[in-house]
Amino acid sequence: MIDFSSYPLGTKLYLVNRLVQIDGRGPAEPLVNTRGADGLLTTTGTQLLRFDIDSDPPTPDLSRVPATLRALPPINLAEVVRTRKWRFDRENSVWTVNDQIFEVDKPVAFPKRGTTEIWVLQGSDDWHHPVHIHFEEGRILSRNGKPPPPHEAGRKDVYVVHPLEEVRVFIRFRDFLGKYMMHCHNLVHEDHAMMIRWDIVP
Ligand SMILES: [Cu+2]
Repeated sequence: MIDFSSYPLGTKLYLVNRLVQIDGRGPAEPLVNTRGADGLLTTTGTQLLRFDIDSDPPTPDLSRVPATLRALPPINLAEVVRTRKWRFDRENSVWTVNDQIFEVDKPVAFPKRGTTEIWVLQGSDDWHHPVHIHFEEGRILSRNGKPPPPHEAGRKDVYVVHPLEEVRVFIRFRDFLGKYMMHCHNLVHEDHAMMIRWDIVP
């Protein structure tokens, strides 16, 4: 939800990208986030999307984010039937999960429908791996042994794994059988071939 009510009609607002990236090593942040003596950014970045504030709503918008959000499903460790470890690494110029590259016809885990597991995501090199576990939401139990910060304490399906870090994820396989993926969301890593197939079985 974006509240545009403080902008006068006729305003044009731009969503911009200030994190220019020119190679695979990461954003060239100092090039574009330089601030002048007045503390303001000296560059505007690349314009991606424009919002035109062109009219008021036909009736006043009274919607508000409620003071209390819906409660999260409880984490019950007594449900956990299995713990699996996944190590994200770089070997022989490819990106691996548990020393393997992706093979679509070779599922490597078979959690049972209706069960709960802990998946331990380990970063073993000097890269960040945003790990996307398809289909099911999970909850971070700990990041290097410490509880997650508030912004990571809710429902998630992508888990950032920092270098040499261990992230423990509580995940339920609730509803459907089938073939699913887990992959690094750095697409260069995913394509070379940091991805696994896992199947939910009866
Ligand atoms: Cu990665």
